Amino acid sequence: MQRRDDELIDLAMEVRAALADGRPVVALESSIVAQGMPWPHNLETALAVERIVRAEGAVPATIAVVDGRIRVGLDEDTLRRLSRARDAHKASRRDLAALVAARATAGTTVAATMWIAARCGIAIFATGGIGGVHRGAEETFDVSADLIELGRTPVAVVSAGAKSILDIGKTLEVLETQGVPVLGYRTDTFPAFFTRDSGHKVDRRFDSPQALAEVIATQRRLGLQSGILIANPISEADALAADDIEARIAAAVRDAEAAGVARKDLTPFLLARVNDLSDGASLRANIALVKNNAALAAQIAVAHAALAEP
Ligand code: PSU
Ligand code: MN
Repeated sequence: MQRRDDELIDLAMEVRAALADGRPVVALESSIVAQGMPWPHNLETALAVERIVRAEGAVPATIAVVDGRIRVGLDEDTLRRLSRARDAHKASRRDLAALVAARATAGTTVAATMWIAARCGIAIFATGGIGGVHRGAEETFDVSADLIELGRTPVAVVSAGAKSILDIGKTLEVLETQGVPVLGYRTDTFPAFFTRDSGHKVDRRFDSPQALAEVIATQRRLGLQSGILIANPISEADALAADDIEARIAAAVRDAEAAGVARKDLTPFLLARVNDLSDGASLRANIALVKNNAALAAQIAVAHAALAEP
């Protein structure tokens, strides 16, 4: 049995009611709001994503740490505050206890959001891109906690693959080691966030939200306590030219090295630098793919809720 809430986790009424009734809920992360996108696009996107989830018939549950409370389902004022807070922290799994104890405010990464979602009984989660193995990880050991969380927490994460700020081949190797199925939605290849094809294969392709919901239900019936990564490529219309974005990413990685940025600061630094170097095109693509992922996650959640077994 998952504990649905306790004295440290605040479930919004709407989310609590939906979970109690077995209605579809989609978890959403907030590091993308606090660190991943600039104001005001972060707020506009967060609100648009919630509307999309609702339009597909599911309840959105954006997750964050607010004044030391773990919140599941945020009201607009709180999202607004988080999107403008210059002092908001970035919370991965390991940061949660310290930030809660210090009464701090933080956006939650994929890892932290998954853990909180599972704790509340939410099975499906939409994000933009997951963290992964950084380029040069053979030297730095920089492997995102997102990959380890996917290995041990039973939540299905819909993403547009991984940005090529990462080493995608190594990222897929770690996911394999961690026992995480990597499933393509209407694709045989793992997407690279801004582009539709990283050159690497997914484990298996599924062409409908219902089929993906069945995999999630089966994984749960088997008692496999690991996550699932669902790769949903950016639409052709929104995808960027591979050469263009690759040059910018390479420049951003060089800048990070030169500035000696490491550990939890590296991903936010690279995201901001790629945005600066690409005159808003990467941000537009980012917004489009997050919305696309929210819609698919909601469709899967609706199909999952309709299955007889949880
Ligand atoms: N990649 C993106 N956008 C993001 C992130 C990653 O394209 O917003 C955020 C997510 O919250 C992800 C986190 O979980 O960065 C990973 O951080 P790290 O690499 O430090 O584990
Ligand atoms: Mn890292």
